Parts: sequence; C-alpha cells; structure tokens
Amino acid sequence: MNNLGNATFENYVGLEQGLSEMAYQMVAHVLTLGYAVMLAGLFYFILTIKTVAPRYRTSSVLSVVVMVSAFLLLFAQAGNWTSSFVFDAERGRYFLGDGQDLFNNGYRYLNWLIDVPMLLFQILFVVSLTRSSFSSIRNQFWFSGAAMIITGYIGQFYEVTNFAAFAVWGSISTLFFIHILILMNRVIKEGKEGIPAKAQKVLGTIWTLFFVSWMLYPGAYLMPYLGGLGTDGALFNEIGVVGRQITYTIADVSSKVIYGVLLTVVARYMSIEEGYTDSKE
Ligand code: RET
Repeated sequence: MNNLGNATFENYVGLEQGLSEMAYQMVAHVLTLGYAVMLAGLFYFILTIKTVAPRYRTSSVLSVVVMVSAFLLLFAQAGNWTSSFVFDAERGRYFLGDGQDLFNNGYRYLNWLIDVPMLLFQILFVVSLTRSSFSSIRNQFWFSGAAMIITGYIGQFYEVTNFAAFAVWGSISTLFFIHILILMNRVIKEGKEGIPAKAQKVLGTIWTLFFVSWMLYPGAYLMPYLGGLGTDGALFNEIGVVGRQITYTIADVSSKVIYGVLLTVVARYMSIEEGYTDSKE
C-alpha cells in the first residue's frame, strides 16, 4: 500500500491514473514559459528605468527583485515537476516515480512570500496618497500579505488528506486577502486624484488587472475541487493538474510582469507631466 503522506493531488493523480504525454508536456512547457517570461521582464525593468523620473525608480527596482526571485523559484518548480514523474513505456503514461521527489506547489508559495509584499509596496512609489499614511498602508500590506500566504501554504498540504484543515486554512487566508483588496482599492482611488487623465485611465486598468489576476490564485488552490468535491470530482485528474499550472502561469505573468509594466507607464506619464525628460537634447 502506498502512503503519500500530505502530498498534493498532482501526486495522487500521478500515482493512480498517471498523466498522458500531452498533460505532462503541457505542464513542463507552461512552467518553462513562466520562468522565461520572468527573465525577459527582468531586462525590461532594467532597460526602462531611466525613462521615469528618479522618484519613481524604486518601482522598477522592486520589479527587478520580483523578477529575480520568481525566475529562480519557478525554475526550481519546473525541476520539481520533471523529477517527480517518470514515463512508463508499457502503459504509455507518466507515473509518480518510485522513491523520488514528490510534486508540491510550495516553491510558488514561498516565492509569493517575497513577491506579494514587494508588489503591494511597489505601487506606493508611483501613486501619492492624499489621506492615508504611507507607513500605515505599507505595514498593513506586509502583515496581511505574509499572513495570507503562510496560512495558504499550510492549508495546501492538506488538500487531499484533510479537507477540513484545507478549508479552514484557506478561509483564514481569504480574510487577509479581502483586507488586501480593500487597501489596494483605497490606494488606487486616492492615487487617481489630481493626476493626468491618461495616467488615471491606466491606474483604472491596474485595479482590474490586480483584482482578476490575484483572484486566480485562490482559484488554483481550489482547482481539484472546482469540478466537484472528493477524489472523483471532474477536475481531480490530469485536466485539473494542467489547469492549475496554466492558471498559475497566467496569474504570475499578469500580477508581476504586466502589473509592473503598467506601473512604469503611469510613472512615465507623471514624469512627462512634471517636465522630466530622459533624452539629452
Ligand atoms: C491562497 C490560499 C487560499 C486562499 C487565498 C489565497 C490567495 C493567494 C494570493 C496570491 C497572490 C500571489 C501573487 C504572487 C505574485 O507574485 C494563498 C492561494 C485567498 C492572492 C500575486
């Protein structure tokens, strides 16, 4: 009898049903795409830093920090995938390797522990708060960001073995998430006051992008049960396994890279408005 301990559902699928060539490769490719985009983003944020006035440059520096940490952790996550499953030529599918690594999304969670506080902090260097205090918002962002991830990290270990623990930790995490959404909404509302219309419009897009992309993470957490509870739900199989990694990758590219690019655009509009120019003429 196999005992997978607190392993996540990817391992149970890999143990019992196995993964088709298509499912296995799609995950390997989407994980590779993920870290490749982070490396490309790294160059973008370095190369565009001088296009904004010095007071906005901390935002680009924080994007660089996010890119480096996400690149390294997604690289490790991709290696974890390929070392966990082995092709079985007799059955024509990939199965959980015997006595090798188990797959776990924990690399991501620990990456978020760095990136979430940075992403939240970053916008404070682009917008000017009219009523709220910078340090109070920053501290609340950091506290709730870290608490949301640590509680979710614990919860994800129980996704198969203890559904009650999985749901309770996930719910606690959600409370911190709601707090973050309320704070971010306030920051963007205040940030829109008194800035050029073009910059206001981009800030509006940032709110939509933020809301949609951050909501994808709890969606990925719940993925095995979105098609029905229990181990016979419609997504407790390779479709759910692939769906989760695609969801994470879309969320990562949107919440880290596109978000950072849009903040650079806002900073650029504000820099121009303030008479900043990076050309030498
Ligand atoms: C968890 C656990 C289940 C409940 C909720 C979660 C929210 C996670 C979020 C993560 C955002 C990560 C980002 C990473 C970028 O680098 C922890 C999955 C609400 C919102 C933006």
